[in-house]
Amino acid sequence: MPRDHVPTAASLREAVLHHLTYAIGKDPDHAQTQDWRMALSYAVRDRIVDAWFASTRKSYSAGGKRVYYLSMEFLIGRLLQDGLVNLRLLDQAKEALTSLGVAPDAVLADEPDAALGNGGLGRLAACFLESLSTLGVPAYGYGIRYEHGLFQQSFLDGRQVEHPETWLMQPHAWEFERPETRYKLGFGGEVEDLADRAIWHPGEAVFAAAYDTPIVGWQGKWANTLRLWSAQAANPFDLTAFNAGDFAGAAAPEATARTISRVLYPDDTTDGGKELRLKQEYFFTAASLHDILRRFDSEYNDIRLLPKKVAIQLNDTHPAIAGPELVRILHDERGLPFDTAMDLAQHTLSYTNHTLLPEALESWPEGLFGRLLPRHLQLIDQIDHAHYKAYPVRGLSVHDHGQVKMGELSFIMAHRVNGVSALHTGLMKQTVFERLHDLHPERIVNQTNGVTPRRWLLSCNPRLADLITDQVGEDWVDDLEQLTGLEAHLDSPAFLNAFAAAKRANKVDLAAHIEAVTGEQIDPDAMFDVQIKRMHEYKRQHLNILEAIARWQQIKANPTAPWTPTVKIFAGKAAPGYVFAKDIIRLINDAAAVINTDPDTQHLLKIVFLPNYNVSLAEKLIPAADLSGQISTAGKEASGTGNMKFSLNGAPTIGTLDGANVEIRDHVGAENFFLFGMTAEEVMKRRAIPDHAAKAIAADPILADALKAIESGVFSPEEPGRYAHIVENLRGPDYFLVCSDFTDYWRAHGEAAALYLDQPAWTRMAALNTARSGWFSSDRTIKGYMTDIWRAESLF
Ligand code: F58
Repeated sequence: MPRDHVPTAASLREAVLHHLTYAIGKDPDHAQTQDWRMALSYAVRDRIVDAWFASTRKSYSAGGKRVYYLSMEFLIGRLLQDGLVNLRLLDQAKEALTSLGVAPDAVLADEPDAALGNGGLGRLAACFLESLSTLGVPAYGYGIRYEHGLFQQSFLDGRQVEHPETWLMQPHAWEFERPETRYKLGFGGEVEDLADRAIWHPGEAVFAAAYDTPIVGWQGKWANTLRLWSAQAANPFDLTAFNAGDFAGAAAPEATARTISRVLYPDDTTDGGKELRLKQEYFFTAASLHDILRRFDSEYNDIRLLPKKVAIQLNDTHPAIAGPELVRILHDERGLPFDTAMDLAQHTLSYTNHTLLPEALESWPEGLFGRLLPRHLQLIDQIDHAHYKAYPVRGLSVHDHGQVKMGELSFIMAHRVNGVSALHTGLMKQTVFERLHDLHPERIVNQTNGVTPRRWLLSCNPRLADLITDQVGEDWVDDLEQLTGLEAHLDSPAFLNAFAAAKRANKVDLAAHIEAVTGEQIDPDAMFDVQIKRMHEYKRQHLNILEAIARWQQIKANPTAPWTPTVKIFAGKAAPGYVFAKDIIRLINDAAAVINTDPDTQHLLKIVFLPNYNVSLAEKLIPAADLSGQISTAGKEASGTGNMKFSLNGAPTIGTLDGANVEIRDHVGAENFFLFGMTAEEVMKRRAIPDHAAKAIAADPILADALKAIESGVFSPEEPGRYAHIVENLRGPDYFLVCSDFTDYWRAHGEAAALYLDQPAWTRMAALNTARSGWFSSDRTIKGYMTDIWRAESLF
């Protein structure tokens, strides 16, 4: 392909035809959508590779620090449009395809989502990689190349059904296999004690094989590497078994090893699952450390330089084994004194916490841990001992009461520990890490999450992006605070009309999509109230559906009141083992079936649950939302990042003072945010009142009626008791205080709905949300990590 610097549609067309012929082996007359998609991907990839090589060369010649982001999850979604947008080739590509008689949107939509993550934690990792490249910071993401990403979701009679995800069965152009980069990793076996150290002789081995995906930043100025590990058998094929006719047995070593990188875990509720999960964690962490040290050794011959040249970020506790593994390599294998090994590891590692939920804080039974990683268990005891010697406080052990606690391990082995919003970081200091924080008051820092504006505005919302560029120029794309420039236009009716028109066009597109997927017709002029995220009790999708049910009842009771036509839109997956969350999905679908067909109300209220929530669906929903539902029980949502995407795209929040909602409200202004609910402090006090739910229900007949409708089988006439347990839970413990927050949610929702009827005022509020969301760029977050945690620099 010609190496022109500003490719035209014509040169891109030529490149596409070249790849279609010589890489795909098809002539244009017979090419299918997938063939065009691959041909275009190769044409784009060529250009990304040029940037990638240049970045790698510059990183080596600069000799600076590299950042390594270790994460079990990278929820990257599609990469073709992302690459085109960042290289500023989207228009040319569309023109080129159109000139070839090919529909560009179908080509872009043909790419399978790389769903290598569950939710926010994985998507954050993907945003961070893009920002690191945009900022010109030498960095690698390290993770697992799952054969099956997060399951695909469909509904059968309203119930969630899970299907295996098979992204790798369709071709894609983004990864480069690196057969020369393989590491042998062990599990189990024996530990041989020497006088001052030990040697681990694993009983089982697998190979980790590298696959690299370049991640290009804005304007193609820099590209970093996402290196994902795939598991391969150390002895792939048992010929003796095969020759004896045992064909299944012959393939067993390969199958067992490959299991490690076969599936992304949505949860770890089974014992078998637990062991595999720990294996996955060690597998990718150890492979990544080997790789990091190999690169380090190729440039430096003094291991004491490690913290100066290498920053390793642990994304949650999933890679926490990096602490003992690094100590093992430095001490057992390289012969450094234990204390030196500890010190080097601590100064190299840092850890991000993403949750305070006790059930989500990882811990492993010592039996399992010692069986898989016997030397690491010994080293953890040594780490505990060293920490106790320095800080003789009881009860802070990593290895305690038969459990290995990964949060404590990560904290002790890191020089910095960060939370992901101001509120969450504060709560970390008061709760999970209270005592460790007392001992190490400088260690916990806050880095409020952010999102990449390239994907979450420029690419997903071109109508709004163009309008913004018309008003403030295009520098906002990598300097998002420039959005404040929009405030100067807020008194211009022309600007507000254009803002409203962009939103409406996005809503029309979404309505068409919803009709195509679900058959449901919705009115694009209704208020789109959107809650999209993993299904979890703390996120309170059940509070949202209760409000919808109550609204339906109230509309029926007062049909002439000035109701705002509203569409409640949900999307989200429940972990397959999380029965309560799955029941909430079913309740929402059952309620939708009744309410959407009620002739008295269907012009005023509809409920839509879109199946199979993923990054690509989020890219459709967020630009079309009017109202962003961020309604978790205060103190439970560490940050949220969807909340930022909505606000950036001009959807005000209805939300609690939780996670980054607090900071969003501070930035956009309290008057542009529909606040409701108890604070984290009030939640704790309220929960202590034994009959808090009963009191809340007794005080609010609207809530009481909604609960009664569910309980009496209005939405499940063929099985009236179907949701009895949900209502019982709400009347009974109601740990997440749905009932106690309902009345205020109802009020706030009513206020939002009333304001929506005043369209100019609404649009102004929406535009203010966009104008004041610049701080939520992941570029800002990464700069914070660079100065406060990594001490890394941009090579621009
Ligand atoms: C999320 N965690 C937090 N975990 O819930 C969210 O508040 C925050 O904004 C985000 O991280 C980024 O900091 C999250 O997504 C998971 O997906 C778990 C991973 C391990 C298995 C269970 C789900």
